[in-house]
Amino acid sequence: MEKKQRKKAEAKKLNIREITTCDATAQMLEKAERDGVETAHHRALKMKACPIGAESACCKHCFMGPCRLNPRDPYEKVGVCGATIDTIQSRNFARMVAAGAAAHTDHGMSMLDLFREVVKGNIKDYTIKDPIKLEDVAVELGIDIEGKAIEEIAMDLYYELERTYTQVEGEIPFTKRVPEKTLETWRKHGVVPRGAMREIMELLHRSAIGVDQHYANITNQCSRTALVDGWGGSMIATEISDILFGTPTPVRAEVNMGVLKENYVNIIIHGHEPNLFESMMDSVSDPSLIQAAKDAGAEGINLVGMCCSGAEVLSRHGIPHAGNFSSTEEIMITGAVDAMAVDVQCIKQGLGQVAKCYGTKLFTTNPRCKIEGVEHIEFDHHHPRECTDAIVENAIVRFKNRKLPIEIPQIKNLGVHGFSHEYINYMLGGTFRASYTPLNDNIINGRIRGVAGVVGCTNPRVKQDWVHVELVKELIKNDVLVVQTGCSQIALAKAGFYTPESAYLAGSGLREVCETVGMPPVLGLGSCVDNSRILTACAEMVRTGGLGDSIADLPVAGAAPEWMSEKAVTIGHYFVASGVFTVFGVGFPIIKDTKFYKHLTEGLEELGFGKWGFARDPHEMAKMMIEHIDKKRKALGIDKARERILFDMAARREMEAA
Ligand code: NFS
Repeated sequence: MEKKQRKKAEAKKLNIREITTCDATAQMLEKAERDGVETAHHRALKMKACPIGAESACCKHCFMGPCRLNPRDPYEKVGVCGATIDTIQSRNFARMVAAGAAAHTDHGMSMLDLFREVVKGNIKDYTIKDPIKLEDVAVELGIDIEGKAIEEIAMDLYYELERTYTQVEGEIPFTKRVPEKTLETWRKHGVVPRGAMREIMELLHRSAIGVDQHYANITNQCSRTALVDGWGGSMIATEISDILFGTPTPVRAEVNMGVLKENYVNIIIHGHEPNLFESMMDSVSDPSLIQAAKDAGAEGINLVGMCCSGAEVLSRHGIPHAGNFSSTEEIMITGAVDAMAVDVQCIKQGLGQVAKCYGTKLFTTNPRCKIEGVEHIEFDHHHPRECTDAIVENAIVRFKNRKLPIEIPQIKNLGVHGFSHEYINYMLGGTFRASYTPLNDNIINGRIRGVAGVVGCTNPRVKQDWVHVELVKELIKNDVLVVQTGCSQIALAKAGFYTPESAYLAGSGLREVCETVGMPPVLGLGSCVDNSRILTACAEMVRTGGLGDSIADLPVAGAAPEWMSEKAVTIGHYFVASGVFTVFGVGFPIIKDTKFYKHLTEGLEELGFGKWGFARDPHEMAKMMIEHIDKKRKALGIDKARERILFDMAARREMEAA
């Protein structure tokens, strides 16, 4: 009996080295254990994932159920309405795609609201920082800019982009960016998005009880809805944020918990929408607030980011980044965080409890996201400083009243971030021949085998950062150039991959390119909505020539190795619908070998789209992605070039040996 109890107690104890490869997070988890504080890692240990839900064998779309099918024998029975396992799984998948698309498009809408008000002169705290990009995007979308003032062009652009949301018939504006053959495939299957509101509404309708009961037809509307995110809401969020706050160019910056400073008032912004962060940057440089901090005994105010908010300003302004999704509770265990302000998305309710334990002032700021028991200071973009100044003032008070001992993990990783899709032009092409031609040439001649997007969340169900890092290591070793966003970018940055010197970890071809240009083999593009930069880069690669006529022809692949969010599923599906093979780690709510599974992993590719793949092990994931890249190289007839390069290397080695 005693033994049993002991075993049970041990099972509830964190095995920290199995939970994370992030040393700073590990150090804070040890402290959490000493302090008796609970985090998502503890809760994940206590909460066994529901095995029926984990395989999507449960339907609760009406109250004749909820119906549970048998995941071991999925065709053994059907729901009360007669829904088969394929209907149930595809409807559950559809609801995730709809929610994820809604999140990104609503974020994009907020940026568009802000843009409109700035252009109309109703908001003075922000201005258009990148008028060149404004003109470029306007021209791309067919807006006549001749002889027009910037404000006029901006207003025309606003009305054009608003169609992405409100249009009921036709094609969303950014389809102009889609390679012709990819667009042809979309038109053939009726998945060109009309407008975000319409597509999300229709998907929710079709996935309700008694409507669409053919998994392939449901998947089709999933594609249309996911595409309105990738080429709509997310793309708008990225482009408008660049226009308002500046387009990223490479910048050196530090990541990891060591960016906190013991003698400073530490403020963290965590969430997704850059306007909160931009205003906070103004607040923390306000001389009167800096003076107030000094009067309280601090050396100054230290502003750092987390999650996607952080990844965005890391890319755009080089603001230090303290960690990814699986470290947001842990960072408060340092005792050094005086205030954390959150807006929307990826904000754990558990933050409230940890903040209480350490006296950190936690604030929600967006009317869309309030947390029971957490103070709300509303952020109104017409008067942004009212909110951000108040947060700074609260942080200063907390600094003054610090009582608990502080323990900041002394780990910081310096790296280069901020590779926008525009910058790739200059990086490889130089200022005088800015283009994607050198990238395409290096892919054609085989130095670069292909390009992989490795993105997405971290998830306490798998060892934090480990899957991201192992996968990327394997890819670059095999000459695959990696582009990243969000929490995945931070995982690799913490592991030291964002320095040009890390090129030594790459295969000989990729290393040669990196060393010539002075770039890391892993390029960080920003936040999760900035995955749209990867789509734009893919379109640019097709347009530049030599790598096929559609995105589906490119030797590229995508992965979300530690995903957890519905948004990740939508991102995965817009990459698949755009033509990219996309592999998800952790596990996926699907049952292997059902018709729906085969449709996602094989059927979609036969229709001219990309396809899904699933694997938990990073080496297995890398193998799947590299095999796909090689398959595409072969189809393009450029596989021989690479063999020659390999032969050259072997020959060179032989010569050296002789
Ligand atoms: Ni994207 Fe995942 Fe969240 Fe950002 Fe991080 S968890 S889906 S990477 S912060 S959105």
